Amino acid sequence: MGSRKTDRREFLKQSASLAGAAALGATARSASGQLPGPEAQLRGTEELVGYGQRSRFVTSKRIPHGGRPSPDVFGLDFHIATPLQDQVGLVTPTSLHYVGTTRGAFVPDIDPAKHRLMIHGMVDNPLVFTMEDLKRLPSVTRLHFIECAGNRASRRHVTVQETHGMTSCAEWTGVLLSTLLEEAGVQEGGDWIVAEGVEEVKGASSIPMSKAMADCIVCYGMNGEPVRPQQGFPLRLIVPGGEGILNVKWLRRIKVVDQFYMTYNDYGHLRQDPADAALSLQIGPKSVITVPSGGQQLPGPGFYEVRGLAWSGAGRVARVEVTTDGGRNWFDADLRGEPQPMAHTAFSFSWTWDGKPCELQSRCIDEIGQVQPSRAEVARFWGQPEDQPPSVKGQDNSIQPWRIDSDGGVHNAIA
Ligand SMILES: Nc1nc2c(c(=O)[nH]1)N[C@H]1C(S)=C(S)[C@@H](COP(=O)(O)O)O[C@H]1N2
Ligand SMILES: [Mo]
Repeated sequence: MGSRKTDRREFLKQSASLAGAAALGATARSASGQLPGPEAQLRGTEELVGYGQRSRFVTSKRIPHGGRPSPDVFGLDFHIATPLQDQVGLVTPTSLHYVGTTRGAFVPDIDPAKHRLMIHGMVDNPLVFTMEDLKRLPSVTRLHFIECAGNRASRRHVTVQETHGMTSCAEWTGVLLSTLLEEAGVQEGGDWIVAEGVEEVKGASSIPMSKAMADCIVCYGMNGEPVRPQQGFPLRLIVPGGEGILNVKWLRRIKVVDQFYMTYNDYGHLRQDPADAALSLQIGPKSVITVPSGGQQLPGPGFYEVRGLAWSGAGRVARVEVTTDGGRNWFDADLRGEPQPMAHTAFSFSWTWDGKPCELQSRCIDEIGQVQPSRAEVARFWGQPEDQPPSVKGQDNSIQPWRIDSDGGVHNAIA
């Protein structure tokens, strides 16, 4: 530990020295030793005053995911991945939150004044809420991640946006579903709910009543403003730690039922094989190093802060471990802030690269003691022959390896 601190001091000293500044080029400091002033100013406009925008020098973007164009020729969106490699901190900027659609859909353009949420089925008092009704009820604000079951890494992927970009974390605000269900009065035997959105394919999912009552949120707020249309405006369900597809967007109906319903979603998306069907409900412990990650380039040996995100569908992240030698030695990473249940947790690890080829990995250990598995462990779990490169059946929460070559290039090291 002591030596790492020395490496960091050394690095800071070098960066701050005039010799270092000269290496940065003439624009960094003029001959007189003055710091540069702004090259230009941003003129105030009504748009910028009303709703700001990021610097033109910041160009990080989402990309279509899974080989399907978004938008397609009809203007439909499919899967869109978030640029995790550029993210600072643990909240995904709303404009960069990943987008998942089960069948591709035009994003519904809903007038909130006309929107209604109905709760019916096996309840004593069927209810219909306007948005105004919902906003008068007691609310909660919580950080939660969402992750699509399509968030699967393959060896063909280059960047962390491709391997892991179908997950994001936001601060969600709304009414606990339990508040609404208690008001409706769930009848004996009402053990499941079916939640449904407004589009043609309805995006309907079956959710166990125990989960619905535990912590699901009917959300109208996201990162301090109304939920965005791509995320379900004006209303969406958040099912903390549940597979992405359960987080029904453009929510209009919740029916209390007595069993799991084979909806279009459930039929077309979730697994029907009893051997792995249950794996579709909760996201396993997972983490990924975002800096340095695939496609990046280390400028040279020396000090680096390795950074990444960790999460688990079962609760809080308890620990994150990092290895820089391909899994021989593991060290505790530092967690940023207090980990929140079913939320991304940012971690970091101080590291000095000696310039030799190496392999970085991270693994998440959650509060119930689950440990993120390697790809080989997952393959073994599914009884895959040892002589094949390990592939992942079911959800992919396997450890992501990044290889660093002696030229500083960072590459996906999945076998
Ligand atoms: N109504 C509706 N809800 C939906 C979907 C959909 O197509 N329609 N897609 C689901 C899927 S597959 C995922 S992964 C998440 C994605 O949420 P996000 O787009 O806010 O990231 O929403 C879920 N909710
Ligand atoms: Mo999804």
